[in-house]
Amino acid sequence: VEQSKCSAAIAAVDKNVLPSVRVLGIGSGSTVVYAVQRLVELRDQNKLNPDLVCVATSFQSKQLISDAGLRGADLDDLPALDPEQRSFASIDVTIDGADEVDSELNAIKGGGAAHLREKLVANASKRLVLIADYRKDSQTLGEKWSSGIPVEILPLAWRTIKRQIESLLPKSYVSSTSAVTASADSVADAFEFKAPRAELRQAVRKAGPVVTDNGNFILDVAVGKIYDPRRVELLIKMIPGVIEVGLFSGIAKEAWFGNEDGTIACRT
Ligand code: DER
Repeated sequence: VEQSKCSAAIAAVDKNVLPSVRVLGIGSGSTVVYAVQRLVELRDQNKLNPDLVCVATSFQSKQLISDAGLRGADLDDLPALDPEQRSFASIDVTIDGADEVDSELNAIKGGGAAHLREKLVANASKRLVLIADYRKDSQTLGEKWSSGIPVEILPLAWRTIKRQIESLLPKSYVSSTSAVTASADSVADAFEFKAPRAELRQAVRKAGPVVTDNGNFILDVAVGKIYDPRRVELLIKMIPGVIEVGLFSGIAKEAWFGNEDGTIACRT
């Protein structure tokens, strides 16, 4: 698995981090570690833009950047790349891992509890490039990743938010004003289960729940297969107290997978 992560990371960096790239988003997790290692190799070969700055997506990501001797930059200190085109993007490309990627490049992210800042950075990027091992490569989200959709929430109301998420119905739809339950014939099921199950993510080497870099909790929301990622994302996001949903619908432009046989696959 590690070799497949490494191969995907190298291929993605070599294809996307050209000397023209001046602002690079660095994701979080274990796969992106190989991407940073590749950046160091390219820098030592003078193949990177000498003015390259890297934008972190978590404390871990910030540590990776500084340990690699790469220059860091805060997202909010960066100017828009093309202000005359009214584009707010300030990052040329972001390279990040994923928990699962479907055939349309929608992704589940947040296995490392980093998806809030990851989505901020991805959204401010011209291109999001995902890197993953073969275990993450699916047709439909929910096929392989069984831990549920990571949802960052406000700790003070976690039980109430959990209850409301578990009351969502597969045929719920998002209207202009609020998430309502549509009549059976109006929308297809957005997800597989009859109702979601939301579990508060417990820490392993700390008593009690995981607390994110932003001081919030994570609910892992199991819905089975996700037939309409965008609708599921919006349904959950609209619940008061939900801060960010680990569904990246229609954001990624490219995904690189290391295959079990050592080959590499790129989906665009
Ligand atoms: O938290 C995240 O979204 C991470 O990108 C993560 O889920 C991917 O982690 P991995 O590269 O360790 O599989």
